[in-house]
Order: sequence, then C-alpha cells, then structure tokens
Amino acid sequence: MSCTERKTFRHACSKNCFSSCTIISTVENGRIAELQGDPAHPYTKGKLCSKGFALMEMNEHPERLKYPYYQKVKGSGKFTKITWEKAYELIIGEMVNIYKRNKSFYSLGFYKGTGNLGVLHYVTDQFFAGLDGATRIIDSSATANIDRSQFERGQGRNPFVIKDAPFIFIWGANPAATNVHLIPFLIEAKVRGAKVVVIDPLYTQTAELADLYIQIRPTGDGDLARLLLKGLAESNSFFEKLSGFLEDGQSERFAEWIRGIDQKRALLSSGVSEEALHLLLQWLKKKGPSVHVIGNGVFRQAHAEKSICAIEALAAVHGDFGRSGSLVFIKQKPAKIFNNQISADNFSFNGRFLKMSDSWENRGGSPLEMLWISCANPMTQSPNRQRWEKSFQAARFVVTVDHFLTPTAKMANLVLPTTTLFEEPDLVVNDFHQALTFNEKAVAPYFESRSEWEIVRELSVRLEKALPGVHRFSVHSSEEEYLNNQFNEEVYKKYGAKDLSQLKGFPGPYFPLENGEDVMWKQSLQKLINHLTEESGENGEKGAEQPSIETTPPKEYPFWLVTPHHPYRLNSQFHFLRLMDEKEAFVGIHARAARKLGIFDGEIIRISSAYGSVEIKAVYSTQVPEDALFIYEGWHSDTEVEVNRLFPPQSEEDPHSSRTPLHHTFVKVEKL
Ligand SMILES: Nc1nc2c(c(=O)[nH]1)N[C@H]1C(S)=C(S)[C@@H](COP(=O)(O)OP(=O)(O)OC[C@H]3O[C@@H](n4cnc5c(=O)[nH]c(N)nc54)[C@H](O)[C@@H]3O)O[C@H]1N2
Ligand SMILES: Nc1nc2c(c(=O)[nH]1)N[C@H]1C(S)=C(S)[C@@H](COP(=O)(O)OP(=O)(O)OC[C@H]3O[C@@H](n4cnc5c(=O)[nH]c(N)nc54)[C@H](O)[C@@H]3O)O[C@H]1N2
Ligand SMILES: [Mo]
Repeated sequence: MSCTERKTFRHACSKNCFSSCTIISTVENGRIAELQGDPAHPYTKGKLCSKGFALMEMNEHPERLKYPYYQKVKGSGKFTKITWEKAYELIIGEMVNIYKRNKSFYSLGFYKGTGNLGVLHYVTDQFFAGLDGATRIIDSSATANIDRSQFERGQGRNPFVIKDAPFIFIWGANPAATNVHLIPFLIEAKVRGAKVVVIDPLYTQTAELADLYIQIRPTGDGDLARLLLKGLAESNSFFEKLSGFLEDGQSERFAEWIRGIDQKRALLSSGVSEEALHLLLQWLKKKGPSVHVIGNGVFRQAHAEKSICAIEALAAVHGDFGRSGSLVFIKQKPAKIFNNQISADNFSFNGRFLKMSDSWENRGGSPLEMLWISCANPMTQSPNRQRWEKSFQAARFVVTVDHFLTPTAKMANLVLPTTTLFEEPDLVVNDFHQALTFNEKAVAPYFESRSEWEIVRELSVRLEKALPGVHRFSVHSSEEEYLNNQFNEEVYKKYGAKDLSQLKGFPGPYFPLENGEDVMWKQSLQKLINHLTEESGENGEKGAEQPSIETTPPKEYPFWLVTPHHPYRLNSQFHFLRLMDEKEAFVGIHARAARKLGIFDGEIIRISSAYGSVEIKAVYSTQVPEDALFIYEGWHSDTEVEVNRLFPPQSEEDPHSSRTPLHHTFVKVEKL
C-alpha cells in the first residue's frame, strides 16, 4: 500500500494587492493538493480572494510555460523550444556584442513590472542596475508615482482603524473588488453606526454597500472636497482645532483660501446635488474622526495632486490630522528598504533611467538594442502601448520572463519560464497594512521553470567569464542565502527582524514598530496648507484650486471611458479565471445611450479615441451614467481587445500627464 506524504507550508501572496494574504498549502507527493487562507493573519483572517484560491489552478495550468522558447522574428509565433544552456548562450552573446560595440550597456534596457512584488524579484533590478551603463525603463503603468514627498505624512497605514471610524469616504476606489479584506472592517463600522460614502462615476460593488452613493462627474472629486470644506469651515471653529499645528499666519491664509472657493461652479462640475451636499455636511458636523480611502479613480486623474490636496484639506478642517482613528489612505509604491531594493534604484555603474513618457526616438541617444522584461505585460497594461510596440520592433533582441505566453511574451524573441511563489522562498512587504512575511518554498519548479534569482546567477557567472568586471552582482549559494543578505539596519529598525530565521516558522506577520507620528502630522499639515495657499499651479491658478479641465466630453468624442480593475483578475493576471457570466471582453454602456445610437445589447461595436480603436461587445449597464462607458483593464485573452490602445501616449512635455489619466479618455461609439 502506498503511503501519501502530506506536508503543509506557509506562503505570502506576492501579487500587487492590498492584502498580501498568508496562505497555507497542503502538499501531497510533491504537488499542491489544497490551499486555504491563514486564520493567523490579522488583516486577511483566513479568507482568500477568488484569485488566491485560483493560484493552485494557475500553478499547474495547461497554458503555463514549461520550457524556454525562442523565435527569430518577433510576433511570428514560430517559437522553438530550446534548452536553458542555449538560452543563456543567446543572451550572453547579445550582451557581449552590445558591450564590445559600445563599451557600455547603455543600449540594454530592462523593465520590471508589478507582476510579483516579492523582495527576491528585485534580484533582476539589482543585476541590471549593477551592469555598466545599463538603462532602466520607467513606465507609469505601474503603481502610481505621485510625488508624495511634499506631504509625506506620518499617519500609520493602519487599516484596522476603519472599523471604529464614524465616517468613511471612499473616493474612486472599489475595495469590494480590489481590496476584499477591507470589506469586513467596513461592515463592522456600519454595524456600529458609521456612514459610508462612496464617490464614483460607476455604480460599483462597493457602492452597493454605501449609505450614500455619489455618482460624481469624472474628475469632480476635488470640487466635492472643496464644497465640503467650505461648508464645514463656515460653521466650525476649525481654527481652534488646528491652532496647535499651524505656523503663524497659516490659519488666516487657509481661511481666505477656503472663502475663495466658488460653490456654484464646484456643484456644476462635480455634478453633486445640493441635497447630497447638505446630507454629507450634516454627517460631517457630528463629532468623530473620518477615514478617506483614495483609489485609482482619483490618483489617476490628470490633476490628481490637486484633488488629493483638497481631500486632505477636508480632513484637516474636520480635525482629523493627528487624531487617532483617522486615516487618509492612498496606494503608493511600497517602501523599498531591503538592500537589493535600494541598489536597484541606485545604479552602481553610471546607468540611466528612461521614462516611457520620454519620446526616446527623438532624443538622439542610442536606441535600445536589447530589452529585458520581467513581471510585466506592457502590451496590455501600459498606456504607452504603441511606444512599447515600436521599441520591441526596434530592438534586436527582447527577453521576457513570465509564467504565461502573454501578449508581451508573444512579441519577444526569448521567453523564459519562471517559478511561482510556491516554488521559491521570498519575503513580502505589503504597502497597505505593511506587514513583512516570509514565503516558504513548497514544491519543485514546474517543468523547467527557474527562479529569477537562478537566472540572474547563471547569467552573472557566464558574463563574468566573457567580460570580466562589467557587472557588480554577488553570487550567493541559494535563494535563502541571497534573501538573508538583503536585511539591514533599516529593516531592523522598522520590523525588528535581522534575518530569515526570525520570520520562519511563522511567528505571525511582522508589523512595523512605531514611529514619531505626531511630529510628522504637524509637518505634513503645515506643508499642505502652504501648498494650498502659496504655490501657483501649472496654469497660474493658485495652489489646489480646481484647474481648468474639460469636464464635458467634446462633441466628436462624447463618452468618458473608465477602465477599472476586474474583480476576478489582477491586472493582466488570472486571464483564465471565469467566475462570472462573462465569456469575453465587453464595454458597459447605458441602455438609453445605446438605444439612441441603435445599438443592441450584445452587439459588437467600435470604440475609438483620437489615438486608436477597439471592437468589442456592447453590454447594457445600469452602472454607468449616460455619457460614460467602462471596459475592464487587463488581458482579455479570449478576444485580445487591447483597451490601452485608446490612450494617448504620455508626454513629458505635457504638464498634466505626469501619469496617464487612465480613466479620463474621451471616446466615440460606432456601429460596425
Ligand atoms: N480584483 C482585483 N484586485 C486588485 C487589482 C485587480 O486588478 N483586480 N489590482 C490591484 C492594483 S495594482 C491596484 S492599483 C488596486 C486598484 O484599486 P482601486 O483603485 O480600488 O481600483 P480601480 O478599479 O482602478 O478603481 C477605480 C475606481 O475609480 C472610479 N473612477 C474613475 N474615474 C473617477 C473619478 O474621476 N472620480 C472618482 N471618484 N472615481 C473615478 C472607477 O469607476 C473605479 O470604480 O487594486 C489592486 N487589487
Ligand atoms: N487601462 C488601464 N491600464 C492599467 C490600469 C488601469 O486601471 N487601466 N492599471 C494600471 C496599474 S494600477 C497597474 S499596477 C499595472 C499592472 O500591470 P503590470 O505591471 O504589467 O502587472 P500584471 O499585469 O499584474 O503582471 C504582469 C506580468 O507579470 C507576470 N508575473 C506574475 N508573477 C510573476 C513572477 O513571479 N515572475 C515573473 N517574471 N513574472 C510574473 C504575469 O504573468 C503577467 O504577465 O497596469 C496598469 N494599467
Ligand atoms: Mo496598480
């Protein structure tokens, strides 16, 4: 009789998500037999999302890459299976050629997306940052990069406070789809009598939970915040509350700024009714701290900083700065504190950063001859999609490291299969609740998949032989030894952890030790008010006044296009997961708007912007206002509809496009 060997392991999900769940896997005879949420995690409490459970299916999905593949002509689809040895040989051959010709790796560009945020995966960034002269590509498709340094605030990112908050504002975020573990906290708050306000042009899954839903006009958030703070300031003695925090003269300047807010214009441009405004003010005037959750809907706006400042000013007037139980939450890039994360951002060898928003074709410098893409799917995710396509075509050699043959991988010359979180150890730092967790390796790599650390190690050994001294990567004997070497004083200060041994065996996720919050609050409030009242905006408007932005779609493109994140996918990942009656990509359109154009439910239509067009199935939707459409972002593997073709390429010259206003593209609809 054969005896089944069963063992359990603990994992930390390394996807770009608010939760970073700990997951317990049961492994039987070397294969994952079961996954469950880990009840010991204080934020996720044993509950996994649909994608968490689907990780098991993903791990042995028939479409998962098993071997390295090579195609001479990009996009030809004529891939041949090759050995790893051959793959390394091709890569080193290209690198040596580049270096010998240019005496630098300037024309080698690497791009790392957000497919896996584990510390181990920074090995790729570190390797390329340590290559003489290499180019690092920055693309705003990744986590928003609003420059928060000005107002960097001391509030701990403690989502647990939400359950006790009497007022919860959700601005342009859809946690019921994108942050499901927040929902029990919201419900707990509601049971205690909290008012939940959801502000979104789309009637989302989160809006269904709201006490008040405001169907805001896209980009109207700053104006709603200004309306509220004007209303509060009129009747509240807010200066007294703030006085301990402000510098001389600041409260007078702030009061004057608030008096200058044009109520009539703000009502019009936000589309908020006076009745809703009145109700909100009534709630806010009661005591108690408020929580503001700010999502992509706001920070992907053309004037995100201004909207966010207005929301923060509202929190200030409400007396929430420095008050326990309050929170202004904005998703940001995770703090990079491990050694390899730090060195990834600091070229050790005169390398350069290149923004996808720079039109490099016109910049004289040498074009990129080789591209290395890891954890990224720019062909479906980047607003600069067209530019990526051109860059791929222009490069002689493109390498993609992934689990699947994605639209990006299809455009590469070499596709390398890599390990998943079950097949490699890792460290995961979450950027919402901030826990640090160890991920255990549970099973052997799928077929010939190799970890990014192993790929980099093999390359650096071979490169050292071919071109001694051109890279600065230190070779370790194993992934764990490599991870152990990434700890430092800063990690110790933040988490009290010195090495992996402390995190193994699961003492629980490590949460940050405490910080000097009060001082930070004070400083950030002062900076905020200075910014509001002193600085001039891009068009000469003052501080965070509403900039002149078109809130009515132009005649030739009469619809707003909103591209939210899918509840059962993660950006371009989990393309195989079908949990809804949704067989293919679709565009949500209001029935009245559709009928006016003679479009029936289910008809294939064309959506065009000034930049591109897609053909897609129309679905009547009650979620959208009449002048807006929505299409989920991601990889629509069944139809290959590429929504991001509709966005304007970013331009560094355009002051409004420091990041692409992903939800604010105007489009038209045509029958085919
Ligand atoms: N299931 C799932 N979870 C995810 C992800 C996923 O793809 N799927 N992705 C993860 C990642 S990388 C991220 S960044 C987060 C994103 O998390 P969220 O920010 O919650 O996700 P989005 O869908 O981008 O939410 C944007 C919302 O803003 C609305 N919106 C658009 N324009 C405006 C506007 O002008 N004002 C307001 N108030 N709202 C507007 C949209 O209708 C949409 O409902 O989610 C993470 N979690
Ligand atoms: N229209 C529109 N576009 C958007 C957005 C939007 O709201 N609307 N949202 C934007 C946002 S917020 C984000 S964060 C980006 C996300 O876009 P990307 O940064 O491209 O991230 P993902 O699509 O999640 O994953 C990219 C690839 O990583 C691969 N991957 C997963 N795990 C691993 C691993 O362990 N190793 C390696 N090598 N690869 C792995 C996946 O298979 C996938 O092909 O998209 C942006 N694009
Ligand atoms: Mo994101």
